[in-house]
Amino acid sequence: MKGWMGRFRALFLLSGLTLLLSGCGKPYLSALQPKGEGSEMLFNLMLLSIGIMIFVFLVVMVIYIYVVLKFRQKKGQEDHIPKQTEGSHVLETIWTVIPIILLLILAVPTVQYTFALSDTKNVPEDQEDAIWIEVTGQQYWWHFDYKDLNIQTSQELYIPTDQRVYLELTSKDVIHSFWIPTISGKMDTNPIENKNEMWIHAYEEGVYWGKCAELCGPSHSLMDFKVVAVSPGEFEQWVEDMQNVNPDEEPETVVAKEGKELFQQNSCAACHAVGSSPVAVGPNLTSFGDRTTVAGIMDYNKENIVNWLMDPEKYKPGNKMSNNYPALSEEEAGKIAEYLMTLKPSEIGLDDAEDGDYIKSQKDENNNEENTQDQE
Ligand code: HEC
Ligand SMILES: [Cu+2]
Repeated sequence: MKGWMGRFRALFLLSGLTLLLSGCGKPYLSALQPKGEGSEMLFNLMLLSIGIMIFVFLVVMVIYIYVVLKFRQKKGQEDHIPKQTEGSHVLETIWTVIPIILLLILAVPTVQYTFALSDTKNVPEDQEDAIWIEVTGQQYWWHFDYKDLNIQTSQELYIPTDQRVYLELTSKDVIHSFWIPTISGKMDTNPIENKNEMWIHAYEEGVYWGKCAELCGPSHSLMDFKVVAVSPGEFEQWVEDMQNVNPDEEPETVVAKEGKELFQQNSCAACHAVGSSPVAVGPNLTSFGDRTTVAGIMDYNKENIVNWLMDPEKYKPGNKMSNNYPALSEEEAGKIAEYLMTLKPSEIGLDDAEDGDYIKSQKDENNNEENTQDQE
């Protein structure tokens, strides 16, 4: 009875695991589906090392099976001991030299890539005025300062797809680690005068997920950001839009106007800049209406903005906004949300993006739903 179940147990286990693993790897968050120059280099390294492992495994298995078959005890030869070979110089030399060669094959590209990935000195010739962005990590969000362009954003990093973009990484509090698995490797952001540098290069348009990869406090796992990779033309348009923002522009609707006043009355502006500003206590909200998420983690819609404003602690424990501003009623939070959603300097979308575009389209769906509700 035990028979066939027992015999196939390994097979069941294996197919179960395969099924489980096939669920891994979202295209916007997987180092195994590279969409950038850096992540492609790292992926090739993975393939190389797995290839070497499989090669070693196969060779060892073939020799093992051969030896087991050839030297097994045969009938009538119970006392026979085959020729012993310990201390063979030839064999020992061979199995010392082969691993050394394998390690060299692995080490040479690894060391080469490690230096290449953080090489910000040798900017490619056709990229003389490369884009430099100062990235600041802090509990639990990211700030991006395009120094030469005089543009500041938070939570979402816009980059063009045709070039390497150079990053200068720091932290305002503890050590974080900047990681966009689909685009590149990770790099620590250190506090104090200790800047790290790296470059990123996305090949395809899309919205990619970035993560903090260094345990930094209770909301570490919620310290997400998005990379919006757009075509060079769209990027230019985005830069122009962002540079022409007028932060003092009055919102159109009455509700949004009231929201703006509430924003100013409730000390929001003490921590949040609208318009160009140096890195502040809270995210820069100049382009908040263009975000794909609220606080880096929630779907972008009015309900979630209100939820966040009423109780940020619930969504990101230990964040620096909680309890540091006067409590808001739901009505007030709704008005402020209306105002914040009008902060949309740029129309740059990702219509022609493929894999990564899901968030933007989700956002549009949300907005459409709301619009239809408004009309009803
Ligand atoms: C003491 C400083 C501080 C004050 C005051 C403050 N905030 Fe914040 N706010 C933050 C910080 C810090 C974050 C980022 C939290 C995180 O993600 O860890 C944040 C996040 C946000 C976000 C999400 C931003 C994004 O890019 O997704 C919104 C919206 C927001 N705050 C609105 C407000 C409003 C409206 C007020 C006033 C009622 C306000 N904040 C008052 C510090 C503050
Ligand atoms: Cu972190």
